[in-house]
Amino acid sequence: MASSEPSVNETLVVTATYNEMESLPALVDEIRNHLPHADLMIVDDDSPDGTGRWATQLADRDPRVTTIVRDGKQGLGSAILQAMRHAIDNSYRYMINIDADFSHPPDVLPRLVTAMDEGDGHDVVIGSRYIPGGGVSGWPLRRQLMSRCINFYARNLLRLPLRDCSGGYRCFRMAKLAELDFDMIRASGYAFHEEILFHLRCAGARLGETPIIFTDRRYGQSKINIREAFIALRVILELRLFGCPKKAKNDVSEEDACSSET
Ligand SMILES: Nc1nc2c(ncn2[C@@H]2O[C@H](COP(=O)(O)OP(=O)(O)O)[C@@H](O)[C@H]2O)c(=O)[nH]1
Ligand SMILES: [Mg+2]
Repeated sequence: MASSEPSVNETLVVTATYNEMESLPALVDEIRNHLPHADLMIVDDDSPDGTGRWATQLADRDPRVTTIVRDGKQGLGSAILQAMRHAIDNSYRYMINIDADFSHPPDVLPRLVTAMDEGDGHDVVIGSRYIPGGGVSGWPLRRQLMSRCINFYARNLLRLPLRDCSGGYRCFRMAKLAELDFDMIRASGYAFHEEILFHLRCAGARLGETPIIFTDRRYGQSKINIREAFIALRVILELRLFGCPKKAKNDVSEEDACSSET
């Protein structure tokens, strides 16, 4: 039985994939189940396990699915950025990013959308592990520590009024994202998650969180590595040192940007 759906024909659900053949078909079913009117986009980096081939065949028979298979592994951030450009070009109201490995619970999809209009409204709602009601299941201590540390570092250096700055499960308001100059994005990998929040804060975006329980992947392997962690430390430090870009179209001062609370 499908969940009640808050918004129709306006939402693009995006998943970046690299070797996710064991998860992706079931994930597509779950997305359909929970947001039956959403369109779907899969950005694959020519996965050796054939994920891209499967996703291309799916797009061939379903006009509401768009698949891009890129030329080799180019990074999670650049895959999401490519999807953002597509969502802007095709006038979507919302874009939701979800990992393909079932770490992000698909039954929260409708909640991410409804949360966009709650209170004074939001430009981003993050499926958050680190607010009351959220959590992490199945991660080894090392991974939990790494996530906590990067969140502490990003939250403080980038002055983000958020508890979960590194989680990838998010709904974006495309009208706000369209104000950003994507050419200024530095990170092509996992640090993209923190960087896009920084640029959105600089543009005066309203940032919100809704709790999720993140569960470690059931199949396949994580693509994150220590190199990605070091790149994230460097990118976040650079963003802090250089500050908000001057050319944010709806530029707000550092002080104004920092006062936006969720
Ligand atoms: N297209 C693409 N997707 C990627 C890349 N790296 C990771 N992903 C996808 O990004 C999502 C998160 O990656 P994952 O390895 O689960 O990271 P973790 O959850 O932090 O361990 C998954 O859907 C991956 O398949 C990449 O270089 N290109
Ligand atoms: Mg994962």
